[in-house]
Amino acid sequence: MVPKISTLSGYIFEYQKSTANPTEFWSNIADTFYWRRKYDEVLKWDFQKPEVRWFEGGQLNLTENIFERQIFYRGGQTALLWEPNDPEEEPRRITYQELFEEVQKFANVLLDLGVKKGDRVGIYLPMVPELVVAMLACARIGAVHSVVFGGFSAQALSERLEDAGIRLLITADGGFRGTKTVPLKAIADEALEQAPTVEQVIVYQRTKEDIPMKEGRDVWWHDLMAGAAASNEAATMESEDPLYILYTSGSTGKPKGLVHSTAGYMIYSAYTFRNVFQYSDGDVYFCTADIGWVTGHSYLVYGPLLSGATCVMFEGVPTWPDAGRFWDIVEKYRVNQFYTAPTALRSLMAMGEKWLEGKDLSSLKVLGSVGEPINEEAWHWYHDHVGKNRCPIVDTWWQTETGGIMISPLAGIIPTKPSYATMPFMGVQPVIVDSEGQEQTGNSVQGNLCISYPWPGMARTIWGDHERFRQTYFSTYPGMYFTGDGARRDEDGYYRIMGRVDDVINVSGHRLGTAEVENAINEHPLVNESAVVGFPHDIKGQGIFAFVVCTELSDGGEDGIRTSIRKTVSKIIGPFAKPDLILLVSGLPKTRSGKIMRRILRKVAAGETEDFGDTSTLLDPAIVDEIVEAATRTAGG
Ligand code: 7RM
Repeated sequence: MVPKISTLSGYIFEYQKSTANPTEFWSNIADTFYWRRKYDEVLKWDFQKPEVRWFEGGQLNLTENIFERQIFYRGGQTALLWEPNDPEEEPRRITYQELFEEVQKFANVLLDLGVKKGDRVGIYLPMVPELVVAMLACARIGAVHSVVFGGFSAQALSERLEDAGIRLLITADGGFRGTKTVPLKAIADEALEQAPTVEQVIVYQRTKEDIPMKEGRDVWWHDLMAGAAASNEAATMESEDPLYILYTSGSTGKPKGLVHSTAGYMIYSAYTFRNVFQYSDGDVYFCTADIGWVTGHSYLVYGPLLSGATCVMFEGVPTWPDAGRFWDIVEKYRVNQFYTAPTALRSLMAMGEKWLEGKDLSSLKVLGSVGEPINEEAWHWYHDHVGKNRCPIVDTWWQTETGGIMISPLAGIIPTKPSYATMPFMGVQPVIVDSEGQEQTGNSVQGNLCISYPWPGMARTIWGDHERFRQTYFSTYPGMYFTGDGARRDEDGYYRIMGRVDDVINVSGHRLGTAEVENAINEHPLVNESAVVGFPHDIKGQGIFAFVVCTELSDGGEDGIRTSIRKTVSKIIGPFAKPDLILLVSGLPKTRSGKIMRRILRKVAAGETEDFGDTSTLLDPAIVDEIVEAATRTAGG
């Protein structure tokens, strides 16, 4: 088991060691895992290329570290406590032994279907244990999984399947979310019309709706599992073999498939999990994130299972049947560590404290937050009403690209401050730079957040586009990884993440590129051009504000066109990307070179009506007055 730091002086000491001698530090952590062949070299790196290789020469299988390594003493322990969407439905309790059996069987299913080491497997499933089984079965045989969030539309799904060169897709008839069912198979069928690389589809039966099965392509999960052999010998993987691809949004329209490695990711997810949450044997841990996002990958599947944790996996939504659902689950399973997103907290906060009344939350020891900055009000609400002033909050800052938590308190060890991610994790070397790339040393400084040294969990490339990887993360500040976030280091050396400094927005904890939303809007036949910015939103953190120039109005007038633009976005990306506000304008504020001045639009979206700074480089400065006028007139549009 990875070591656990348990005191503040221990943290200071270990952190010091991890930066003074990273290779010795990480090799000590790596040695707590099971290797089929020990690595020859701990780290080889060059951020110019960029190239990062951890534990080269090592051979292992990640699932062997979850199962074989732990099974003798954990076989009977619960791995997953699955809570269905509908509280009336039977929950499922799955032990490590049972999970191991399912993973081996499904690994054999994949092998029988001809899936080979290095093949990419697409996964588009609801939050059911079979999603975990599918991921681990891929890892077992050395296939690279790419999970696509169930909220993405057919078009978004097909784009990802195509990009990753997926031949086999695992999906379900549908999924339950609150009062809704998501027709996953129907969406997948539509996606596959445009993704000809996919030859086989495995369908898990969840909603039992009547769905068409395509002869020769679609097979039922349960039919395949019924005939699968029970035992499977894990494939031998190299340390740097890819474990998975996960798509995330950037500042251009095309999503990026971040590639994570096997050994480095394994070690980093497990070590951060154990230390940040201070997980102890026997604890019950509950992460509310969907596995379609990186938080679900690292802190519902890999980190916890590698640490032998008992995890609650929840299929549903926080507000159904009522806004007390999370707290019912905490009480029912006696949850000790609870990890969620600020947007969920803010929506529950808005519904009042009555949903917490009478719920026994006394089992809670640690509360976690992830995905976006947590505002002070939400922090205090979480601390007072959920944690009853006795649970430390770990505000964990990290990204899809980082693979695991980078800046965060260690629960109960590093003193917290509301809205601060606090201190860097072991091995993480944060640097704050100004716009010229000048490092801001000392305390009480603010600027762009970079990381100057590799850590084992970092993504190694963008699938199929290493040059884009270099450009996006390693070219702005040469020699460093640029996060895209702004940060402040305060007088005590504590880090506060200020939010994105690029064209990425964070809507209800869903990361979106403004260009991605613009591209979708521009697909609408009546749209000429558009510009999308984020604006402060009480519940979602950021809302989506779209400025749209139309060629003509449809019959339904302005309201009609707004509705149909939302539909278009929903179809192209997914319902979660629908703009909150759409302002129809006759033009956008552009410079003579044709660049949209987003800083003006951001101000308008935030409700400002004056002080737009220097607008002299605008082609048509009068457009600003018109936009402001339209915004004031339609406020709320
Ligand atoms: C884990 C995850 C990454 C972006 C990141 C930030 C924002 C995440 C925090 C945060 C402030 C936090 N991956 N972000 N955590 N901002 N405080 N604790 O969310 O790839 O989907 O998003 O999310 O802007 O760059 S992600």
